Order: sequence, then C-alpha cells, then structure tokens
Amino acid sequence: MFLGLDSSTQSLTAVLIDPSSGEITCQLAVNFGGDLAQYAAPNGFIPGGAQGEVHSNPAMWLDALDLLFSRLAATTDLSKVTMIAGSGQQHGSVYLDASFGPRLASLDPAQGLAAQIAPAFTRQTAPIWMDTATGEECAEITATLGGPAEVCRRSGSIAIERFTGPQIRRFFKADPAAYARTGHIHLVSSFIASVIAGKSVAIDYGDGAGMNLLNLATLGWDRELLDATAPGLLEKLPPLAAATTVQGPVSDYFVRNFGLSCDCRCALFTGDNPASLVGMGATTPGNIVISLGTSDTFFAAMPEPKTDPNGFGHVFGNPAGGFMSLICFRNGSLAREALRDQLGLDWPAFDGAPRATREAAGSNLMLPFFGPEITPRRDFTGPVLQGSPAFESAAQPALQVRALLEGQFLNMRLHSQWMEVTPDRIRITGGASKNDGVPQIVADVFQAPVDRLEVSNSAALGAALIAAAAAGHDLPALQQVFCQTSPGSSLLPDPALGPVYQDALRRFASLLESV
Ligand code: XUL
Repeated sequence: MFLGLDSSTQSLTAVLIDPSSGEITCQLAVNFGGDLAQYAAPNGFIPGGAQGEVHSNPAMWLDALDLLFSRLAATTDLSKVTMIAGSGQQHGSVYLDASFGPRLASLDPAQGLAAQIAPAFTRQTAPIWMDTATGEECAEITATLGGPAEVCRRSGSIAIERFTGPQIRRFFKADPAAYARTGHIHLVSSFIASVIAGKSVAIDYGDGAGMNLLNLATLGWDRELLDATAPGLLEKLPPLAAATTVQGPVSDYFVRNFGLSCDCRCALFTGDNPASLVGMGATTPGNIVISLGTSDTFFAAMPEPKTDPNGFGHVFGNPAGGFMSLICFRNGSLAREALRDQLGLDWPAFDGAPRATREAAGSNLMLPFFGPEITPRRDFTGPVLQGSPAFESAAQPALQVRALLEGQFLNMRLHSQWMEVTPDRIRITGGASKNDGVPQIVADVFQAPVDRLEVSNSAALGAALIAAAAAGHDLPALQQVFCQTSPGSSLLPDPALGPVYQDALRRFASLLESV
C-alpha cells in the first residue's frame, strides 16, 4: 500500500491506496482548528497578523503528524505501507538551526515530535501563502535583478509577496541574528518530508518553483536570485530533486510508534497544487483543473514553461515531468463564505441560487473581492456591484450569489487567457464543487463540460500516486484506475449562454479597469 499525506492550510489529510485492488483503503484527516484547538488557529493560521502577515505555528503541524499517525494506526495495519509521499500548502517556510539533522536522527519514540524538534526553530512561526507583508522585499529583489520580466524569465513568476524568497528576505532584514543562526530553510512540504524520513531532505521541483529562487531553465538554485534575496542563502537551502526521488527508509520514530515497517521508504513531498495535478489525472497537457478551496486555483500541465506577461500566473514543476501553469485567486471560499454569511444563507440555499436565477445570467456584475486579491493584485476592501436595483440592494439575495460566482469565474477566464488554452473539458475539485450549482456556472462561463472525480482529496491522492510511482508503478496506468470521473457527475454548458458570457467578460474587464 502507498500513503499520501497533504499538509494544507486547515488540515493534515492521509489517503492510503492499494494498487493491486485499485482501492482507496483509508482516508483520514486532522483538522488544525478543531483537533488542535490549543494552538488558537481556528483556520490553521494565527489570526490578527499585522501589515498583511499571515503565519502558522510549525509545532502545530508536528502535533498533527503524531495525531494523524496514531489515528491511522488505530484503523489500519501500517506495516503494509511500502512508500510514503506527500504535499504541502505551497510557499510557506520553516526556519531551523543546525541541530535539526541530529534531532531528526535521534528522535525518542517516547516523546512527541513537537517537543523534540521545536527547539531547533530559529523563527517560531512560519509565514504561509496568505501572507502579503513583503511588498518592499519584492520591490528590492525586482530592482536588483533589473525588473519583473527578468525575475519571471528566471523563476517563472515575478516577485510575489507570498513566495518564499521575499519571505526569507523579510526575515533576514527583521532579525539578521536569527537568520544567521538558521542552518536549514524548508518549505512546508520538505519540512514534513524531513521529519518522516528522519533527515533533512531535498525540495522537489514542483514546490521549489514557488519560491522565486529556482531557475526553470537549469532546475537549480538561481545564483542571482539567491544573492538578491539574502546573504549565504545557498548553504541554508536543501538540494533540489524530482518528487519521485526515493529518500531512504522512514524514520525509526514512525516504525516504533505506529507500526510502519522498517522497509517502508519515503519519496519527496511536493506542493499541494502539483500533487493535485497528479491526483486529478491531469498531468498530460489538454486538461484544465479548477480547484475550489480556501483559495481557488486554475492549473494545467505545460510541456514547455510559458510565463504570464501580466505577472499573475506562475510556472511550477509537474511531478510527472515538465511543467504546470497555475493561477491562484485569494478570494475563493473566503469570498463565498463571506457572502453566504452576509446574506444569512446556508449552503443549500447558496447552491440552489444559480438554478433559480437562470434568466439573469450575465446581467449583473460583481467584482467578487471581499479582501485583498492576488489575481489581480489589489487591496480590495469589499465587492464592487453593477446591475439592477434589486441586485445592488440585495433585495433578491440569489442574484448576488449568481453574480459572485459568475464574477469569480469570469475573473478566472480573464486572467487565464495568457495560457492560450481553450479547454475541451474542465476537471473540478474542492468543497464548493460537490453540488451542481457552482460547477454549472463554471461550465456556462467557460462553455466547456465540467467533470468531477470520485475522490475529493486530490492532493493527498496525488501524493499517494507519487509514492506508488516512486516505487516503480506506472503513473498513467494508476491514474486510469484512481482518477475516474464519478458516474453522472458531468455538467454540460448551455450553448445559448456562450455569447452572453462573452459580452459579460468584456463588461467585467472594463469594470475591473475602472475601479
Ligand atoms: C498557490 C497558493 C495556494 C496554496 C494553498 O500559489 O498559494 O494554492 O498552495 O495551499
């Protein structure tokens, strides 16, 4: 059996697969807010950060690992697991001193992970992808390199606030002594992978490309970008490698505590989006994936790296080889939940609203941003409405729900034009895709059929598939088995709405331009 883990913003999830039977044998999660309430991070991050700071406590991720494995061991015979791989929320970083390696090598099974590893932290909190506090550092890195186009040419993205390089620079400037004491800087993915492997392991190309530090052409650390970020950075960064690279046996801590076999090995961990590309069966070009999570993402495999001239899109490594494009929208569930609460609706009402308002398709516009957005990068403080009085006054809440969803997907269509792909089909995943209302709007706005897969934990499933591929299984064959669309789950576009949304797209773009 193969185990995939996904350490996301709000939870740590495990998916266990058995390729011989083609079955997912176990799916389990630890929810940070609910299960580890002592960390006072109801949504997985420390609330109330100043100046756009959003950090998490990495000790919480370690406690979550102990809890997840104890729950897994209580339900499953873990001695049958032969390889573990995983994924993590992208861009977040963990800072550790030189004792990290020796600590991992001598973990005492009788004590928890957090108590033994946390003393190595040189920065007590980990900045995560929601952090927007590094505007100044992005500008400095960009100026040193000679402009945004050069940073993008090298790393696949212009300097981006949440990316790891600007975050490292901010730490170096704020606390140079703690930076100097730092021996290892890990991503969330490579940090968790290191704990499981019992040694400091490499960063994979998929997640490494989300740092503004990796050179896409060489797949190595980019000397100029490193120098522009912070002094002596090369010595603090792990090496880079493909996600399917086997790291060696799992740490004895997990063998002794949770019954894993000492022959169980670990592959590298990657970013949640690259893992999701695998878990959605979309690692070959031609498939578009929309993932509706805390943030919404829009991504696709790419044979050659192609960059967004407007600077919103990114290029990451594809764990199956080659590259992937990704665009991230911060106002995903954050905005859907905000409107639901504002209107006093529940999810069923929210989901039924699109069906009830079919005749109003494309007529009212909403710029669906309830807080700062990253695509487009602007400090919105609330949505912008343009339409009928009944819509603007919220006299008919269902019209606002329709306009919010249309606005989210028109914004996606607008900002994905640089990818120059007209999707034949779209694969959709994430909480908001379960009922039909939201996916139907996606189908209509993009004028493409939308498919849903049987498994909802696409990142953890992708990680389990990467583990199996690292052990020698054929990835496309595994994807045929594990990434099937659920029967009757496809939604077809209404062709009559093609011209309606073509026109709405034009009006949406000019409203966005005008505010
Ligand atoms: C991608 C991004 C988010 C996180 C969420 O660039 O920032 O999708 O990976 O976990």
